[in-house]
Amino acid sequence: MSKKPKPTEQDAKSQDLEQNREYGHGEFLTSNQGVRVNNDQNSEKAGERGPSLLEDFLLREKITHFDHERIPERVVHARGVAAHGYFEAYDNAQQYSRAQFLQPGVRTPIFTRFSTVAGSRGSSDMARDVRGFAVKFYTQEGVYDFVGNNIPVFFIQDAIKFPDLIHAVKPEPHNEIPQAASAHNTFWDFISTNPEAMHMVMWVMSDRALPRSLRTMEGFNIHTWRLIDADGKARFVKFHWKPKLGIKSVMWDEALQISGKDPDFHRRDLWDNIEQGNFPEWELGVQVVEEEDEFKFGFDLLDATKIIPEELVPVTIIGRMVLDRNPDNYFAETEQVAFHPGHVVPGIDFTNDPLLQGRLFSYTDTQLTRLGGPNFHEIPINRSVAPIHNNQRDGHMRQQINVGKTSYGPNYLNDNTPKQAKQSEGGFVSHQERVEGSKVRARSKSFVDHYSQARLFWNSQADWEKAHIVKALRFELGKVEDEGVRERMLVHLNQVAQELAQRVAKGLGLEVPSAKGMQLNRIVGADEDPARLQSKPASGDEGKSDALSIEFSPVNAQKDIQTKQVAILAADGADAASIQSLKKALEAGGATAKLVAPHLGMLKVQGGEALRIDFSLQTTASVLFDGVYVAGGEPSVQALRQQPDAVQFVNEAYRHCKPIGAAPAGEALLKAAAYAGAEDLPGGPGVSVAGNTDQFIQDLTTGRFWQRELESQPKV
Ligand code: HDE
Repeated sequence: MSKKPKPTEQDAKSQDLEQNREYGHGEFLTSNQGVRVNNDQNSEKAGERGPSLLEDFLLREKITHFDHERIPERVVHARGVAAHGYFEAYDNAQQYSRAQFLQPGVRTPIFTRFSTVAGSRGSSDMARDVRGFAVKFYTQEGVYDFVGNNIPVFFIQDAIKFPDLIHAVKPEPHNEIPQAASAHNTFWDFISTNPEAMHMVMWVMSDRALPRSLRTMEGFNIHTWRLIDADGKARFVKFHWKPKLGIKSVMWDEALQISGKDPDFHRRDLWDNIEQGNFPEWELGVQVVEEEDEFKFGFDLLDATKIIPEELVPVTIIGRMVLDRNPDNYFAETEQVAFHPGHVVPGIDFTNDPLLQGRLFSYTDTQLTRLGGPNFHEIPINRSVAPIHNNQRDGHMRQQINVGKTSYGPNYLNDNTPKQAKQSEGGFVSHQERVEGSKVRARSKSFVDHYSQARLFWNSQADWEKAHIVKALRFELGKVEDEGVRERMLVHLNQVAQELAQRVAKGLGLEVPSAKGMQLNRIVGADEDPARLQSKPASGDEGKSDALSIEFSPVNAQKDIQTKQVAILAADGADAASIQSLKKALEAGGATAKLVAPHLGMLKVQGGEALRIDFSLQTTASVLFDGVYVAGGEPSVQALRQQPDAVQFVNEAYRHCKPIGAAPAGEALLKAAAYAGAEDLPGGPGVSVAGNTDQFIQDLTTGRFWQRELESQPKV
């Protein structure tokens, strides 16, 4: 909508962006020079059928601009979606940090971009992948960027390996296949030669890599950071975003189908929910470790392949983030936003994590190519709301007009300004950390345990989660062409858990090979025996952590049907009452019901006025919904039974362990959808019949019925 919106309450960043918003509604068409255009449909020619003229400045300007519309996509995290919102600090963060945005009750405008990592800008939202979770805080002290992921650890420990990791996972260079997928030779070759990736691999093979919605995933800043309090005292910290809606994911089979039915599934979900006023919310949590406790864990806090189990250091919630406004323009905002973990404000500081240290270089460097020069901080979405005054000058596309003749400091001519700020005036003073050592190109011995936390992750999963990990590995390694790579992976998995390796091996038709002579760890070199690369468990480590499991995570403790989507299947002749009472009940709980029928337009119903149909069976599928309900009315159910798409709709909802409900007559469609393994349809857990809508809503609250998968399908 190009119409100027009514003035609404706008935060500091929105007001700042207003200077750059352009509303074309009701205006004359002009050239970029402001000249009104009289005819934009025809180029200027020598005679009606003659050649176009070089002097046609309108043609030239329009085409030239078009020719240069594209900029390089991000080398990683190319596909993304973003939204505006705010962060609000609770009253307990100030004890850890002096940062202005963490003081009690302070509300700070933010812009959050979510992304996949490996795929190109046009790839599917539903790839098995890590999700980026980047938040730009427009604080009164300058921009603070939280540049995290939805998985709390990373594949590698040292930044120098990042180009190798990304080259391995991206499409293979000779034929640029496959797109947005890790299921190929080079990725697993890299993993099988880099055991430090094993912990992260467990997360990526779990359903964490297949979020149901961007609104239902956690966020982590991975590295250990430092918070500095008002007295200058530093503490180590790990950051967490905890989603209010809980952690929810989809099954791999659903993800594959969604990629075809709606490759923009996550984008659309975020956009639609914000438009509907269902503002997604996360709480910010911190795990705080006193500096004197740095070495009390069995792992190194500087190692980005490790978490601090929440049982060892609980997460303290210190604030919340709400996303409440969609961007006005995808390119101007979501594409041009530039994050950088090095954008910190007083009260937050770095650690010596070698992965973080390399990132501190990479993010400005990459924008120089992607956004074309050093002035990208002036692009409206990147611009600080805190004023900028310094002696940096010029460069491509400079917007600021610096007045005066001094562009250096110290100076006499301009009263030695812009002047340095004392710490008490808000000046950033780096945390003073004592460092000594020889210059070495080496990895600390405290980084060599690559399997313990991978095993912690595996041991913490519910049975269905373990089954999904096994299936994922069978799929991914099944796509690997080289048997040697598969075998090497089995040896690594065997170090994580023998049961895991055995189950994956079965699917691959292989035996788990012996580790002997396999040169598993090309980094540690001579030290090839994986058994030697283990550390002692930290004290208090119980070998299990609920927070690592989707099933057991405390984040999922609260269950409701908020923002869930239900498909009501109906055909002409459906019973109006069964549809409307369910719709009402769902909406009362904050869920949405969509009417799905064999055709679009209006649905003829018994006992009421025709109803508007939301989707035809051809334009949607059960994979796009959280639950399915079959409306009552004999003629409707008979018509649906004749439709293979309707039968498949129910069949797949069953297979994907979703709640299914049916009005009395609707049971016939459930029977038609039964297949080998689903003989208990229309019965079994999560299947409510006879129009028991209360039970259906209860089932929707539960979410999924994984025992269906475990019991009705061959054990993996
Ligand atoms: Fe990034 N990463 N990264 N990364 N990263 C980029 O910067 C890089 C890493 C993350 O929505 C790039 O502007 C290196 C970890 C997110 O715009 C680039 C290393 C984590 C985003 C880059 C890492 C991240 C990026 C590409 C290893 C989680 C998207 C485009 C040392 C804590 C931000 C860009 C957005 C983007 C480099 C590892 C998160 C090339 C060298 C670990 C969410 O600079």
